[in-house]
Order: sequence, then structure tokens, then C-alpha cells
Amino acid sequence: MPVSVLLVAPGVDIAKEYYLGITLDRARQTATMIASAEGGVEIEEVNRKSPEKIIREHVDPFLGLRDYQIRNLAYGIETLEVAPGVTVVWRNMDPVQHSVIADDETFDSGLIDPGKSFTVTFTEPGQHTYHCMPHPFMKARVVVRDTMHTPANRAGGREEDE
Ligand SMILES: [Cu+2]
Repeated sequence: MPVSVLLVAPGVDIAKEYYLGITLDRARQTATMIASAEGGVEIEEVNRKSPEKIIREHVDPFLGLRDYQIRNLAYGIETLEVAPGVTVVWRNMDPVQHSVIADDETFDSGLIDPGKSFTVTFTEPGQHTYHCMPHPFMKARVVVRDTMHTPANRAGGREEDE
């Protein structure tokens, strides 16, 4: 196919790379929205090696893309990385109740009313996956960095918003 238009944008420092795409799923007869926090360059490779890092939402052509599906994509790819000792605050900005429950049951917020929040202080390095009880499709994780392997963190102790 001959190239007729070439778009060139100024270079930027990449803080975080996501993959977001829509593909036609002929078997399901839907458009399928695909998202991943692993960036997009090697998305086929990500799919082979760690398919759990790719979130898919099948968009019914009659209903269109629903709010909960967008939330599902956003929650599914979200990973918050923090240093040990950091307190994470979840604030419920929705008009309905949500909850924050660790998959290994180490923390459980109970139902959080709209406008209210819940906090957990993470001390142990590792991965903490969690979900929302009324909305099991809302899943995310907090990764607590192992400071032994991050020299910048050990030296400064400076917290950065990533
Ligand atoms: Cu919820």
C-alpha cells in the first residue's frame, strides 16, 4: 500500500507505556477492545508469555462500549508501584459502594460509601492483587518494590508519583 500521509510528533520522555486497541473478533461477531500495561511493541509476545497481562472486553455491536467495560479495562491494567512503608489510599469517587479486598484476604475494606476512603500501609515487598466485592471484574494490584534492588530509593527515600 503506498504511503500518502506521514505524521511526525515531537519526542517525549515516556513515563509509562500502555497498549490499547480494537480488533474485529469474527468468531464472537463483536469488536474486542484490548488493553495492556505492557506497552504495545511486543503485544503478541506478551500474549504468548503472560496472557493474564492482557485485558479484553467484547463490545456488543447493539449495546456499544459500556461504562463498566471501560472501568474493567482501566482496573485490569492498573498496577501501582510503591516503596515499602507507603500508605495507599483508595477514595470512592463513584455514586455507588465499592470495596477493596486482597485476593489473599490480608486486607478487606468492607463496603466503602461514596466519598469515603480506605487505607492500607504496605510493608512487605511483593505483589498484592485485590478486587471489589460487588464488582468482581474490578481488579488491580499494588506492587511493593524490594528496596534492596532499587539504589535510588535506598539513597534518597524520595517518593515519586508515577
Ligand atoms: Cu466496585
